[in-house]
This record gives sequence, C-alpha cells and structure tokens, in this order.
Amino acid sequence: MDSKENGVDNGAEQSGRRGFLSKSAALGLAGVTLGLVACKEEAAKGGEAAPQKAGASKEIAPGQLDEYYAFISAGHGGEARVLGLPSGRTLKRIPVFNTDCMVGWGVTNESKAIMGTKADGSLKYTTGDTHHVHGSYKDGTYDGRWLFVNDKIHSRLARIRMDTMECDKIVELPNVMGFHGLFTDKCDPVDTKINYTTRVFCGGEFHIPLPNDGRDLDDPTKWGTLFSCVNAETMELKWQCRIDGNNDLVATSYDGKLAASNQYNTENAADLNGMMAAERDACVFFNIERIEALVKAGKFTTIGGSKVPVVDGRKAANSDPKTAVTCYVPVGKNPHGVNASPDGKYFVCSGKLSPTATVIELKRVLAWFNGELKEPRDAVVAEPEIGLGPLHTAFDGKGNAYTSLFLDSQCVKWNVDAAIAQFKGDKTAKVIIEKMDVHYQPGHNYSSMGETKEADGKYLNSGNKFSKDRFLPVGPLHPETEQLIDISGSKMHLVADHTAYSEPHDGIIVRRDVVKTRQIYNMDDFPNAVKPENAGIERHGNKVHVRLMSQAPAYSMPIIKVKKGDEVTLTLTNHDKVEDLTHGCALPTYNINFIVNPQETKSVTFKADHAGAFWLYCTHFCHALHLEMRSRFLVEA
Ligand code: K7E
Ligand code: CUA
Ligand code: CA
Repeated sequence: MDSKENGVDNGAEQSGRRGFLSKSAALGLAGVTLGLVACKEEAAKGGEAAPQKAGASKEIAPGQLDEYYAFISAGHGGEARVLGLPSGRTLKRIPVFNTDCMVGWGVTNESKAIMGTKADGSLKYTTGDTHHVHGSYKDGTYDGRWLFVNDKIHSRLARIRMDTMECDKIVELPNVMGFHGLFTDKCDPVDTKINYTTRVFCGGEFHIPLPNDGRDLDDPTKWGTLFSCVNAETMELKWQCRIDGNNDLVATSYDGKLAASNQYNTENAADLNGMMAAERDACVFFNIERIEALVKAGKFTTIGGSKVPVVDGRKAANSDPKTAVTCYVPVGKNPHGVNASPDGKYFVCSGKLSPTATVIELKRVLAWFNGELKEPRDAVVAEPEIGLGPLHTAFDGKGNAYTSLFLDSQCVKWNVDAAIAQFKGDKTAKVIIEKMDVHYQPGHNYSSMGETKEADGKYLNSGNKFSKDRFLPVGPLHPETEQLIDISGSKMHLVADHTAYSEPHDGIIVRRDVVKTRQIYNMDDFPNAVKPENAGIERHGNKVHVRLMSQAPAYSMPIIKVKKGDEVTLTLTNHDKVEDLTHGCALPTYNINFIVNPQETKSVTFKADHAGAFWLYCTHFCHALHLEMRSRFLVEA
C-alpha cells in the first residue's frame, strides 16, 4: 500500500501541495494580504509532527451507528445536510431554498406554500445560499426541536423540524440584503423561566437604501443595515435594529441578555478599499431587554411598506450607555466570526485581516450598559496573536479555543485563560498550545456540542474551502473537505477526510441522544388527507380533484381520466404504516415527481394541457412489485 492509498500523507508530498496552495492564495488575495499585519507567533508546525493515524479506532463498522449527528449548511446549494459522525456518512439532504425532485420540494403544493409563490402560483425564488445552521436550545443545550438556517441571497430564514428533518417555515426579512449571521437565543433576557429559544437573530450584511425602492441609488452614504429578531415559534418578525456599519456573524449569550455581530465594515464603505480603511472594526452588542422596551413604548419607526418596528441602534442615538441599545466594541481589522464560549463568559471575535482573536467579557459589556465601564474597548480582556487569517472559533469545554486560520491553512488550539493572563502582562503565559495543518484553507470549524454548555471536547470539524488533491479529480471543480479532528487527547489528530460538495460553511455537531425522530407521520396532521370515504375524482367545471391513496404495491385507482384543459389537483395519501415504506408519484411529461412517506399526504396542481395516456408510476422502491405500481392517467382530447 503506498502512502496515498492508506490515507496518510507523506511529508514531502504534503509540503509540496501546501507550497502551491499558499502561492495561489497569496495571488488571489493580493489586495487583502497587503493589509495583513505580520504574525509574530512562531509556533511549530504541529500538524506534520502530530500522529496522523488512519483512524482505525474511530471507524464505524458496518451496522454500527455514529455517536453524533452533524447538521451542516450546503452553501449556495441552498439545502441543509445531515451527516453521521465520526463516519462522515451522509444521512440526509434537506431541501430548503433549493428545489429537489427526489422529495418533490418545490413541486408539491405544500412545499410551494412554505417556499413562497408568485401570483401565478410559480415559485418566487428557486435559489438559495445557506451559511449557518443552529439549533433551538433549552437550559443552555440543544432541545432537539428545531434547526434554523439562513438564505443569504434572498434574506430568508428557514426552520427545520428535527423530528422529521424537513423544513416547515420560511420567512423573508424586509429591508435586509445579505442576511448572513444567524443565532437562536438561549433564554429570555427578562423572564428566566423562559430558559429556551423563543427568538432568532439575523444579521444583515449589505447596506441598501431604506426602503430599497429606487431612492438614493447614487448615494451609498444614505444606505443602512438592520439586525432582525424573528419569533422562533410563529416565524414572524418581532423587531429590527438599525446600526452603523454592518453585521456579519451572530452570537448570543447564555443569559439571553446579549446578542452580538462582528462588523468588518464599520467604515460604512461601498468598495473594497474603503472597507479596509480602518485599523480596527467592531463587534456590536445588542441589549435585547432595552430594544424590546423601546418597541413596547412605541419608540420606533417603520420602513417603507413594512410594519416591523425598527429601533435606532446607530451610535449617534446611543451615546449614553445607560439608555443605549447598542455597544460597539472595537476589535481587530475586518473581523470574521464571533463565537460564544461554553462557560457563558466570553465572545471571541477573529481578526481575519489582523492575526488576532479578541476575547470580550460579557460581564463587562453589561457593565458598560450600566455606565460602569469607561470605554467599550475596556470589555476586551485578551487579544492574542494566533496566526494568519483567523476566522471562526470553536471550544472544547475545557478552556481551550480552536480557531481556523484561513491563510495559514491551520487550526490553532489556544487557551483562553492564558490569553487573558498574557493580556494582563504575564509574559510567561503559554497561549498557543498547538497548530495543526488542515487541507486546505479552513472556513468554519465547529466542535461536538461546542455551542452548548455540554461542550464535550471530543471532535472538531474543519470545513476547508479547498481540497486540491486530497481526492480523485472530478473536473475543474473539486469537492471541498470536511476534516474531522479528534481533540479529546492532549494532541489533536486527524481522524478522517470527508468530501463536501460545494460548499461547506457552518454546522453543528449534536449528540445522537438529543435527536428524536418520528417513525411515521400522523395522518390527522394533514387536513387534506385522502381516506376511503373521500377517495376518487370530483369535478367542478374544469377543476378536477383527484384523491388518490397508496398502499404497496398499488394506487387506489388503476385508471384516472381527465379532459384536456382541466386544472387538476392530485392529492395522494400514503396509507402504509410501516416505517420507511415510502412511495413516489411521477407523471411523465407533466414534470411531476414527489414522494409520500407513511401516513403522509402531498398534493400537486397542474393544467392537463396535452392529451394522451400517461403512466403515473411509483418512483420510490417500495415492494417486489414496485415496477408494477402504476396507474393509467388518461387525458382526453
Ligand atoms: Cu462561510 Cu459563516 Cu458565511 Cu465564515 S461564513 S467561512
Ligand atoms: Cu410504491 Cu414503489
Ligand atoms: Ca473594515
């Protein structure tokens, strides 16, 4: 077996690849690297020295189940994905903002109603760009109820039920463009009995005219960005807060009092050079209790046709800390990423164009809001130099942070307490514990249960933006890599490379016992369920309702007859009760294909605009007589 075959890189080959990579990165990012401050940290290249076992101890043998679920975004594929970890097996792809003909997402009436339609019934959008997936919380950890995921393109928030792992609601944010960062709250800021998620915070990244109706096109200085709060239960907008600068990622505190977003464009600039002008940018904190008090007191405006209350969080309106709703804490240049430590004490903001991570103590931010801290910057308790191009930070629950270094193609493990001691002047503090090479150019990383109080320090996933030659080539576009790193011991070690089809951003790793899925649906949850008493064909003028049932290996009607020109609604209820006994329903030349799971009902509406005989058939293998499961759909001329 050569070195490549057993998945272990030899050093020479690896350094060759890395050399090529760093050269291409420097070229591609010429403008950006100019802005980089040299990193003084001369940490050893821990990764090459670290033992890279082939992962035998982590192998999930056939028939064995994984320890964790990973719920990840699929970037501009528009869906969410479910993996088993540590195996990296893809368990499910959940269509959200994309269309998917396997399940019929974007095909059925039910999915179209969730996705949103135009007046003619066609889909309003068929594209999406998911970046962030976060779960709902109870008592500081996942409650297994919901996942939330953003669409950056059309500024939509979607909710996924974790029991069925299907999207059940989507809302479009008004007066926002480039909805990027997203995080659920973990507690109510006032009522501590509400120790579970009731809000979802959404950061708007791009400045736009407010409202965006053709005004101010030539004057970007008048444009603005909003931070939005959505009711997690109803998925309706609660309020928005207008800010100076922009929002990027979002984090929330465990006590529910604070949410924050890192800002790389405090300059309010409209071009690249302008956005890199300032030496420092900021992390903007939102005082949730005060914002909601203003809304309650009617101290808000609205924008354009939107009725959503908009509170003013700009600096000019918030100079007095005791009444301010926002606090802008200066951090390193053009930061990317803000993450909450599992002990509830700190947010960490990475520098991106500064080789630093900024540690902000939440207690001090609250002190600033009480008028007890002189400057917002005084909330910073550490700012270690950790490497080039720091982006996102994960935690192990043992006091260590793991930050992805995009330009260095590394993951750096550092100690938060040591960083704080160093910031206070302790020159002996050993902040950097280990640097490990990842392949290559990591974006997000995330650890097992790392965004909860139950962070267990077992696994870290590094979502790498380039795989280069880690995998067989598949044409000009390569798959990306998800690298699973065992962080349970004193040294990190690489457990596995998983491919990720373009392109991975954020995700969460959830203990499997948290997730409780349904075995079958409940027929009564579908008001349009077809039962023996209403099955058949009903006609009102040229509107025809075909009510069909499935039970392996047959549909309830062998012949379905309609007339050319009819508007046909076909509703199908699956009467099979056995777990996983799903049927499909495809209608050739009519562009219809969807599935119905056990006890589930779906419907489609279409115009029977061409005559002929069409075999309506089952697409999902269900029975020995699956191929025979078909009915004649006859359209009379
Ligand atoms: Cu990919 Cu979270 Cu959109 Cu960073 S963001 S990588
Ligand atoms: Cu029913 Cu295949
Ligand atoms: Ca900037």
